[in-house]
Amino acid sequence: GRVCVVGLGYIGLPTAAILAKNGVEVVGVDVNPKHVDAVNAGQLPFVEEGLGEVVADVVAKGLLSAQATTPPAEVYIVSVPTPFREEYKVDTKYIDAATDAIIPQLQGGELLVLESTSPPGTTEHMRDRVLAARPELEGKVDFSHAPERVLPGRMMEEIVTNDRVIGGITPQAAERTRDLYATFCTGELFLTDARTAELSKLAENSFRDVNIAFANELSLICDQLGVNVWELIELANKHPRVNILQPGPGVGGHCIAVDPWFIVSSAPTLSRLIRTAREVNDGKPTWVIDQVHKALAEQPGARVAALGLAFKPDIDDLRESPALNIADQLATELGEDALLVVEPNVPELPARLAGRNIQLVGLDEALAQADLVVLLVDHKEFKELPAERLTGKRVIDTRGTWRDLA
Ligand code: SAJ
Repeated sequence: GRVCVVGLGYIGLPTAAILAKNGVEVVGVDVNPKHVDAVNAGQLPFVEEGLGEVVADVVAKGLLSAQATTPPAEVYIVSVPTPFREEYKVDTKYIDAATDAIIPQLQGGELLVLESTSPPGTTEHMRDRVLAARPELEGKVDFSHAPERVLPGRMMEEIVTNDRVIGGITPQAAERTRDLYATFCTGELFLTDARTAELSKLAENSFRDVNIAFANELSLICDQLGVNVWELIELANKHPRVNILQPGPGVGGHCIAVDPWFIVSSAPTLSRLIRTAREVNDGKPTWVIDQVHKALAEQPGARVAALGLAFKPDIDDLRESPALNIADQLATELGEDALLVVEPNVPELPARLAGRNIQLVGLDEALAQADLVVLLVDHKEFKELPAERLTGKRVIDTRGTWRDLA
């Protein structure tokens, strides 16, 4: 039968495209007409390596189409955003709206799969919403949670090869979901209940956040104690059971910097470590900015270049990027002299920085003009820079990219 994917974003579109590629008839639904039009034209509304070819192919073959309204289908996969309201309370308004649009189409026998990363209990919430509107469907519709685990930039590979956790409100719901995902996923599919699957996804991203926070905290401690944190971590990691991650200017992206809050908001008094890790990582940009001010106090009038705006290396994604936030704040605080910014992956400054005292320049120009170089993202262009290009400059290296320079 037909599969309807609600939400053609970073997760929904790759999922829709992969299903269609495996011969399933897929209809994508999105409230944003730009996404609908792009997909129907066989194009991408955003950049993702390897996805463009697949979308063009399945749309041309008539296996994938997009529309604004929710059609009848045998399976619904909901992958819409789950943003915060104030105080880090998760807002389920998009999930609720998607569910409300599905409700009138249900006839009994359907499967509803929630893919959006959600607080524990959200799949049950979805079921309750459906049954409140259509009590006669009790026991006749299946509900499950199948959180994604793909790494942006490697989605098309990981969507196929990653193992997945699939949680059903009932065992039958989990089994139906497994059978659908098995059409394209070569990884192992582990079945559990919906609540466990929800918390598993959140625990995975919180694990990474807590571990990055540990590295970031160590970097502050090392700075105060006059120890090179990169050397310290390398040496500590020689222990067979130690594997410390890398410090950086903070944690960005729309997953790791966000998902831990879903756990905190579900169990506020118990989530002390998870909350503190978030605060440590969120505090790191301020520390980097302080380092810049300290350097400027010693060398007044120095020209500053910030290298990198993206939230991690070799991508163009600036969402929730600590590097972008640091550049933004530095530009405000530096006064008249324009901040030089290098970001090889974008053609122009994002709207937020445009029209301010910031200049997007090439790496050569930045190095020619700047006295103080602040490395924010370890893009390959920066890693490959020969050491002598930095001679005579003061360097604040937040990623340890040039740690061997001396
Ligand atoms: N970072 C560090 N130090 C490190 C590793 C990462 O500072 O040692 C920073 C990065 O620079 C970046 C942020 O953390 O700003 C997050 O980057 P990431 O590469 O760790 O993760 P994401 O956000 O691109 O993708 C994560 C992945 N989750 C895990 O690795 C547990 C991915 O598998 C998930 O599917 C994705 O979140 C998601 O959608 O939830």
